[in-house]
Amino acid sequence: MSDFQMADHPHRRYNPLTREWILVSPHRAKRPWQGQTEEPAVEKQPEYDPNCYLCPGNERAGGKARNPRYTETFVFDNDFAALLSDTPSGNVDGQGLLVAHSERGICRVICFSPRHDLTLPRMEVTAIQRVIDVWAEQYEDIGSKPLIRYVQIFENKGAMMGCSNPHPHGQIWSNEYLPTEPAKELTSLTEHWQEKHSCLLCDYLHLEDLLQERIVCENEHFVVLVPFWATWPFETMILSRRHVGIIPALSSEERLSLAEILRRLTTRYDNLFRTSFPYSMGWHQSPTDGTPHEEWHLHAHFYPPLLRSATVKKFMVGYEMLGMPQRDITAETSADQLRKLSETHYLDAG
Ligand code: H2U
Ligand code: ZN
Repeated sequence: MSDFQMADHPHRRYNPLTREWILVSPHRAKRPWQGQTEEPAVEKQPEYDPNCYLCPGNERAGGKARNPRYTETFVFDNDFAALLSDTPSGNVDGQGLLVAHSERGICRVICFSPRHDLTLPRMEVTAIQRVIDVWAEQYEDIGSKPLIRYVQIFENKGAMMGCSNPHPHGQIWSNEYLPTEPAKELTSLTEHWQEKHSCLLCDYLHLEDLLQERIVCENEHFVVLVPFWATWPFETMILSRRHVGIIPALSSEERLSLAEILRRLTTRYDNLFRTSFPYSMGWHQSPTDGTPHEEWHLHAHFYPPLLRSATVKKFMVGYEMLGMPQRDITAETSADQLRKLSETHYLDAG
């Protein structure tokens, strides 16, 4: 009989979505939880910043455009887009070693609110629902263009994540070819669908429901969990309970549930280290390549960099760059910590 315990012994865990492994070294995290609670950084923003290129009525960087006096959300074409829709097509192939393809696409920016000082956890649920409606509209609008085979909606939050502006906003990058991460997921979801006649993420969610070890919070339509194979210390996934592939397929009741769970998750995140929690998050929706994609299951990934406090982040360096990703604290312990947190924001709790 094996004495192996995931809570105690070094092991590798398999990510069935990407088919990659991560190293877990729980014996290194045995020191008791230090729960360093620094005084929240004074990062109070004004409701309106005359120098912000995303605030209503302001001029954007470069001076080529001015924002309307929007009152809810506002979407515009990225002034410094990474992909352009009129790039000439062409290929380079130097003996299979110097390979390049031209790539066309559309990039947009979404302002979540006219208020410069808000973030998702500080917004009203109905205002977050409006953001979800915009995500749905944008996925449909951009995804319906024959040029576009994949629409990536995401948010970079916090200077630590390279976000240039605290004004609450997200981005959309969409392009002709499936990017690397969704391409890995497509392969796994498709093979599982064909071999098991079921959805990989529905099956996974069923297991997590039974085990109750990694679920952080949930409501009728959505579950937030720390995935078994998480690499970032407080990485989470939002999974829809219903097998749907895209945000536009969500009913208005489900969108309200999603707004609620987004607010609850991001509040827990802020409360963890009593700071406006940085992260990169994004939606994996089915490709827009004209095929049905029954195998696809709508989900969001949250990748936060923080490890131990508002300032101590995890570095993916050294062995992670050269070998494989590694973590000390287990996914179960992280889920436990996130689960124990209040859903009242620390700034409201006094
Ligand atoms: P970050 O929040 O991740 O820094 O992204 C902001 C995006 O906004 C970035 O892609 C765009 C940048 O190109 N942007 C504009 O389109 N117009 C501006 O006036 C400034 C920033
Ligand atoms: Zn602003």
